[in-house]
Amino acid sequence: QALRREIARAASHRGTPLTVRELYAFGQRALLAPNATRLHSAQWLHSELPVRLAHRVLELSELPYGLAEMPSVKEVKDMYQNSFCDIVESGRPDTYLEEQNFSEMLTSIRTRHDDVVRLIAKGVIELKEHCGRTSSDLEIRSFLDRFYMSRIGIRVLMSHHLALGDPSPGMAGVINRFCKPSHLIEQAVVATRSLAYQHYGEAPTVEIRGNTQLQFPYIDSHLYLCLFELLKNSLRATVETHRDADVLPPVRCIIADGVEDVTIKISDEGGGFRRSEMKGVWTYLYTTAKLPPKQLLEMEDRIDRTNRPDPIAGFGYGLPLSRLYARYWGGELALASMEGYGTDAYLHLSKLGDKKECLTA
Ligand code: W6P
Repeated sequence: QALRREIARAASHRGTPLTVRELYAFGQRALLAPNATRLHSAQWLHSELPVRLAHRVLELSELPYGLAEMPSVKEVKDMYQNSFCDIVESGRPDTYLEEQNFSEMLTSIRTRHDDVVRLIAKGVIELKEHCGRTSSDLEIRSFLDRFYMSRIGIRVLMSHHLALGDPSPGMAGVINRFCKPSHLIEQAVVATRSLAYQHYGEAPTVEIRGNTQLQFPYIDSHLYLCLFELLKNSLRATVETHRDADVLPPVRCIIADGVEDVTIKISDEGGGFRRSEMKGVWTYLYTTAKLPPKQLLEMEDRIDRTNRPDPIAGFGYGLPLSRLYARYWGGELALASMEGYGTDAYLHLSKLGDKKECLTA
C-alpha cells in the first residue's frame, strides 16, 4: 500500500546522528531566540524522526524466529507505524503555532512509546516459552541492542526538543552543563540503600572519592540510570555474600576526570561472579533461566511504570540497558570480576562534545 511505500522510502535514508555539541547549540540558541530555534528544531525533527521510526517498523516486521508474529511485538510495530503516520501527515511546521501543535503531538508520541521496553521484553519471553533457549539468542540480543539504542536516540531527540520550550538555568535542553557525578551518586546511593534496607534490613555504606567536585555537560537521567543499576548490584552482592558478618565491607566509588573520559569506578566486595557467567550478565533476561516468566513479567511491569529498575530484578535488563546508555554518547560500561572477592564496574563517559550519537549499538 501507500503507507508501506512511504515507510520504505523513509527507511532508504540513513538517520543523521547528532553530536552533543549540536544538541547543545540548539539548547543555547533557544535561550536567545526561543521561537525561531524551536521552529528550526521542529522542522529538523519532522524530517529526521520518520527516518528513524521507519527503520524500526521495517526491522520489527522482519524479525526472525516468529518474533515478528508475537502479539506484543506487533503492538510495538503498530505504535511505530502510527507515530510515523502522525508525523508525516502533520506536514512540516512552518509557523510558531504549527510548532506548538507539532510539540503537542511529540508529547503524545513519547507517552505512547513509554511501554515499549516492557512489550518487547514480553515478546521475547513469549518466544522463549515457545522454543526455549536456542541458537537465536545471539541474533535476538543484537536486535534488542539495536532496537533499544535507537529508542534511546529517538527519545533524546524528542525530550530535547520538548525541553527547549521549558528552559531552566544551566540546562541546554536535556543536557545539564553542570552534570555533577558525585551529586548523582549521592542520590542513587540514597535510593538503592533504601531498597536494600527494605529487602534485606541492612545495606553497606558507600564511599565517594576522587574528583568529587567535577562537573561536565551530560544528560543527568542517563547517568543516574547507570549509577542506580550498578550500585543496586553492588549493594545486593555485598549483603548476600556477608549475611552473617557484623560489618559489611563498604562499596567504593571513584570519580576520575580525564581528557577523553570521565570514568566512574564502583567497587564492591560482594564475592564477584564466575568468568563463565560474564556473557550472561550482558544477556537480556538472563534471569529467565531461574524465574518463572510470569513473575518476571510482573517485575518488568513495575520497572516500566515507575521508570525505575526493580530491586530484585537482578541481571534483567538493567545492565545491558545501562551499557547502551553509556555507549549512546560513545562511552562504555565494563565489569571486572574477581571471583571469590568482588566486582569492579567501570563506567566510562565520553567528554568529547563532537562525539556523535551512536545509533548502531
Ligand atoms: C556483583 C555482580 C555485579 C554486576 C554489576 C555491578 C556490580 C556487581 N557486583 O557481584
